[in-house]
Amino acid sequence: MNVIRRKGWEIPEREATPESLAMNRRALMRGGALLGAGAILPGLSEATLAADDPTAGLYPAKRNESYKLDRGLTSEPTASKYNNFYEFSLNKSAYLQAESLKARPWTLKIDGLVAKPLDMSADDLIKAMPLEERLYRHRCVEAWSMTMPWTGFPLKKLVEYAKPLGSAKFIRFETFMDPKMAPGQRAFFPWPYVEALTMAEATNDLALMVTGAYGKPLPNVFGAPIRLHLPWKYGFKSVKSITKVSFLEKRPKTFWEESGPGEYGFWANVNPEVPHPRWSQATEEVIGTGDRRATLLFNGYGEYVADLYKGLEKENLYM
Ligand SMILES: Nc1nc2c(c(=O)[nH]1)N[C@H]1C(S)=C(S)[C@@H](COP(=O)(O)O)O[C@H]1N2
Ligand SMILES: [Mo]
Repeated sequence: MNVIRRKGWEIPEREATPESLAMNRRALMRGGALLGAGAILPGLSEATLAADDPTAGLYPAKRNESYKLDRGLTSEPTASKYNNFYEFSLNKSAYLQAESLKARPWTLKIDGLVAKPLDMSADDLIKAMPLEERLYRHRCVEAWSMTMPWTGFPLKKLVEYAKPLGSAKFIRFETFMDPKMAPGQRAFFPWPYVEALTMAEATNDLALMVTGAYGKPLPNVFGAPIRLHLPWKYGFKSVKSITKVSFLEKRPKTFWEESGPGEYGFWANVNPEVPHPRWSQATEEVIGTGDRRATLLFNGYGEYVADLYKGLEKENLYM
C-alpha cells in the first residue's frame, strides 16, 4: 500500500510501502507488465454495464438515515479515481485497469460450516436482499479518508441466509482469482485477496455488503458486483469483488497478514493512538478537500462496535 500524492506532511512513498511490495513493484516495472495491460477506454464500460445488469432497476435505494456524517460526501469523480485495487494496479489509477473486470455473470459460493453449501448468482442474491443506502466514512491505513454513499444490505442478512452451523466462529471472504483479467495477479502476492471477521463482528449492524454507490450499481473500481464495507476498520478489511464466503472454526490467514506480517493484522480497528510501524495514524488526509483531520477511535463508530472488543485488550487489536 502506498501514498502517491505527497505534500509536506505526507510520508515519502518509499516509507509508506511495505518492503515486500516495493520490491515487487520494481520487478513489475521492469517487466512493464502492469500499467496499461488489459485497460480499455474509460467511459465505455459504464454504458455496457448498465445494459447487462439485471439489478439496475433496484437503484437508487432508500437511504437509512441512522448513519450520520460529520463531514461532506466525497464527490463521485474524486472517489472513483483514488482507489486501492491491487488485483489491477499498485497505483491509485487502478480505475483504468479495473475497466477490464468482468462483473457479470458472477457466481458467489457459500461454503464451509453451513447447513447447505451453495453457488448462486450475485444478481439473484442482490435481488433477494433488502437494499438500503448508508452514508459511511472510510479510513485507509495509508492515513487518508473518504465519505461514501454506499448501497447494500447488512452482512447479517447474508449470514442468516447462509445458515451457519453453531461451530462456525469466523467468516472468510475471497476475491476472484483470474490473472488473465487482472494484471496485478500476475505479480507475486499471496493471491487471491482474503479477509475475515469473527461471527460477532459479521453480525454487527454496521457491517455492510455493498452492491452500489452514488445511487447506482457498483462500478468496477469499487469492487463490483459485491464487496464488503466495515467503516470502523482500516480500508483493507473491506474486501472487493467477492466470489466466496466461507464459515470456519479456525481463524484464517488474511492477504495482508501474509503480505506484511507485523504491519497489517487481523483486527485492524482504526485507532489514532497506535501508529503503523512506519507512520502515524493520528490524522488523515480527507481526499478531495485539502483538509487534514484528527482520526477518531473506531473511525468514530465506537458506539456501535466498542463492545465487540471488550476483554480482547491483550490482543493486537489495531494491526
Ligand atoms: N480485493 C481487494 N479488495 C480491496 C483492496 C484490494 O486491493 N483488493 N484494497 C483495500 C483497500 S487498502 C482499500 S483502502 C479499499 C478501497 O476501496 P475504494 O476503492 O472503494 O475506496 O478497498 C480494500 N479492498
Ligand atoms: Mo486501504
